[in-house]
This record gives sequence, structure tokens and C-alpha cells, in this order.
Amino acid sequence: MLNLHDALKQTNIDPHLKEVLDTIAASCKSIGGKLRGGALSGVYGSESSENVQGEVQKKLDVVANALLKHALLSNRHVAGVASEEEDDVISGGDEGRYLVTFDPLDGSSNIDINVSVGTIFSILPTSTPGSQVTMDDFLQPGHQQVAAGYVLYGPAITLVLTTGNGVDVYALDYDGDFYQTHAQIKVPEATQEFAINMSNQRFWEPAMQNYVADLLQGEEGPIGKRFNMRWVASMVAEVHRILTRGGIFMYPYDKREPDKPGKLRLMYEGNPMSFLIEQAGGACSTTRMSIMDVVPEQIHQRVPVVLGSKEEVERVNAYHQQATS
Ligand code: P6P
Repeated sequence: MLNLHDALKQTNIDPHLKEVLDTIAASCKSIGGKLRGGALSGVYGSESSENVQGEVQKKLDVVANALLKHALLSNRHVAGVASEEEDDVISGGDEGRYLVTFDPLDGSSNIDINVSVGTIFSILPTSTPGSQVTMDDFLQPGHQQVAAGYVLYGPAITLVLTTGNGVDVYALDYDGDFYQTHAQIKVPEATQEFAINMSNQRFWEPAMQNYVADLLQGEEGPIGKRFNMRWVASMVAEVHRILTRGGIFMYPYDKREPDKPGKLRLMYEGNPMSFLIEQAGGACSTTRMSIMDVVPEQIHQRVPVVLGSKEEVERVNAYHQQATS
């Protein structure tokens, strides 16, 4: 079995990028170790602090963020980092050529109930090597990403990674190494499984309400087939299910907070997951455009997210196009 280090050696990606990916994998192993301890590791519960998103931080949010931040800023190839848990971007070494954005522990409301959570990361080239990074250096569309992935802390600890040549899956073995279990995975074109938080239905745009209502009509409805529903409230778990067996995941715009176009963040949730899904033959959309075409204006900006099996994402887009034509 190929381990991550040897698998990366077989690619022609920049050796410096390989070192950044090795750093991320090593940090996620440490995060996984903290999670494995569960309540015994003393990291359950919340801090008294809130992050820039206005969310109460879980103890493990803070621990995971510190682990990743310090490890990456100690890697000479990292020019700077941006984290969901940090108000501003942070400069790294002046010879670094890579910018890393990350959500250190996505789905952390699931930690205390022992449900899967994950780390999401995205790697961008810096256009200003050798100088202090600013937020503007990070504000690149998702198509500029050179690598993206996540680590899912589930029954197995699984790393899923793309460097722009397909998507590969690695599992963490007892010896502490990630071994490749699947290469070039593909999202099935069609699906009968959707993921959305139905409790927000009254806040969606009519086009999304109409689409989901048609899904729920099953064989008798206009889509003509029965759908099953899943909602883990952990994006990494949903995306991993979709990469594994297909599906469509939606966190759409809702009218509760008109200045927030959705809940999920573009730079360290929408873009990395879109890169993975598109590299695996799936599709991604804000319902108006490809997520990776969005030109970022703020490091923590939010974006409506629809991603998964191409046939279903295209159907959602059609419902929204009809609504505006
Ligand atoms: P809700 C976790 O907080 C997260 O950012 C994603 O991982 C997940 O898909 C979504 O929010 C869950 O949101 O509103 O269902 O709790």
C-alpha cells in the first residue's frame, strides 16, 4: 500500500507543496489523537470565547486551530495562513510561496455527541513571495487553488486530497501513517440522496423550496424517482458520503440575514470542497454560478453551497434559472 509521502513523491507537484501537505497531515493526526480520547482527553465543552463568526468556540476548535496554525507557520514554505478561528490572516516565512486557509474543526457542534467532524484545507499560490501577506493576497477565486482536501475524523480517520489531478483517499493506519485506499474516485453522475437542513425551509428562495418539494414527491413527482435524505450537520461527513456514493448537498441562501448569502464560508469550506467535487467529476454552484468563480471580497465571506452529483446540481440550477427568466 502506498503511504501519503510515497504517493506524493510519484506526482510532479512542487516538492515544497508536498512538504506543506505533509505538515497538514501530521497536524491532523494530532487532532485525531485528541478526538480519539473523547471525554477522557478533557477537550469536550466550550470556551467562554466567540470566534469572528460570532460562534461560541468549542475547546477543541481552539486546540485544533493552534495545532494547525503553529505547524504551518513553522513550515518555511508557508507564506501565510487564514483560519475560521482567526480574525485576520497571519504571515509566515518570507520564502514561503503557499497560502493555506483552513477550518480546523468543521462540524464541532458534533464533538460532544461523538459524531464525525473534520478539518478542511485549501492551498493557494502567493503572488507576493518574500513580503508580509495581506488579506488581499488570499482573495483569489477557487479556480486558483493548487491543492485542497479534508481529514474526516470518523470511525476511520480519512484524508481526501486533490492537487488538481483527480481525488485520492487515504486512511490512517495503526502505525500512524496515511495509506492510499482509493485513487481517482468519481462522484456518480446521478443520485437519489439529498442533504439539506429542512428546518430552514421557510427561509429559502422559492426556487429552492420548489426543487426540494419536487424531490419529496418521489416517483409521483416531476423528477420521477424516490429520494432519501441525510443531514449530519458536518459538511466533511456529507461531502465524504457524496464522494463515496453520490448525492447532493445544499446549504442555500436564506432570508434570515440578507447580508449573509448563506452559512458556509467560501475560502475554507465552499472552495476546497468544490475543488474536490469537481476534480471527482461532480458539480458545484451558488445556484447562480460556479462557486470557484466567485471573486472573494472578504476572507470570512459566506456563500450559498450546492454540490454533488452533476445531474442533480444542474437540475437545481435550472429551477433557479427558470425562476429568474
Ligand atoms: P446547521 C457546521 O457548523 C457547518 O459549518 C457545516 O459543517 C454543516 O454542514 C453546517 O454548518 C450545519 O449547519 O445549520 O444544520 O447546524
